[in-house]
This record gives sequence, C-alpha cells and structure tokens, in this order.
Amino acid sequence: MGNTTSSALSKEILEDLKLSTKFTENEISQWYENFQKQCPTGRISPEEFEQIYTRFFPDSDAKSYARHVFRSFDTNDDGTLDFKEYIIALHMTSTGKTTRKLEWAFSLFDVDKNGYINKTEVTEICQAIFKLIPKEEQSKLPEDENTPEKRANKLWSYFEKKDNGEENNTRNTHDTHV
Ligand SMILES: [Ca+2]
Ligand SMILES: [Ca+2]
Repeated sequence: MGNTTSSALSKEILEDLKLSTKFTENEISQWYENFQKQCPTGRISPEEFEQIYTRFFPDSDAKSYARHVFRSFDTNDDGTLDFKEYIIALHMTSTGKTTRKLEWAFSLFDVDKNGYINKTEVTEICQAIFKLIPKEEQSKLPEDENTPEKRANKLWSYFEKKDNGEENNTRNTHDTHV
C-alpha cells in the first residue's frame, strides 16, 4: 500500500481534474495512461512541448508560440508541465468555457506574469502567432492586420476602448481575436 507507486493517478488529482474540466474519470484515466507512455518522467519539458507544436504546424515556425503557450500553462512556474497542467491545457484549448479561455488568453499575453498586459507583450504574442501562419496565408490577410504590428495595434486599441485605459481589466473583454 502506501503511495510509492508513481503510475497510479492520485484520487486527489483525479477529483480535482474532474471538477475543473468536467472530463469523466474514464477520459482522465485514459489520458493519464497515454501521458505516461509518451512521457515516462511524468513531466513535459519546453523542448518536448515545442516538438508537439512543430508536428501540428509543420510548415511554419511554431517555436516561439509554443514557448508562450508552455509558460501560460506552467502555473506553478517550475519549468515543466505535469499531468495536471497538461490536462488543463488540453481542456482549455479544446472544450473549455469562454471565461476559462479568457483567463488562459490573459496569462498567455501576460508574458512577465505581473498581472498586467502591456503593449509590448501584445506585440510579442502577435509576432509569435504570425510565425504560425504560412507565408502564402499571410498575404491573404486583410490590409489592416497583415503584419504582427498592425494586428497588435488593433488588439491594443480594442483593449483600451473596452477598459477605458484600465489595461489590467482585459479579463472582462469577451473576444480577444486570438
Ligand atoms: Ca509546472
Ligand atoms: Ca505583464
């Protein structure tokens, strides 16, 4: 008995994940099995995460975006993603509720994690997102958002308008265009 075996998912984490994601116990257990196969150490490194993204975006440069996404899900700031952080990430990017997605978008944009979003951070994320878009797709974008800077300007003025200059209130906006 005891909890020396690392292969079982603790009841505590399971209950916690069921509550915060609405995934079923079965689903979570299955993901845990897969996670353990792919990731015997139980932790995903930034490099492994980049590789996952590179597989999804083979024709573009996904590295900087992957780095930002990784940061936004590494909630305990230890430089790796554990199973719990991974499942929350999965939930957020697939079936998550809008409010949860906005919370995530906020932490994605808050590059230095100080609780505020500034324009430099918005520009940085827009640049990372742009690198995901293949070149030929970029040329089809509307004139007012066909560069990372234009996109950042647009997004920034949207935040400003919404929040009356209160840049720390972006959690309350209902559409971040990302
Ligand atoms: Ca972590
Ligand atoms: Ca910040």
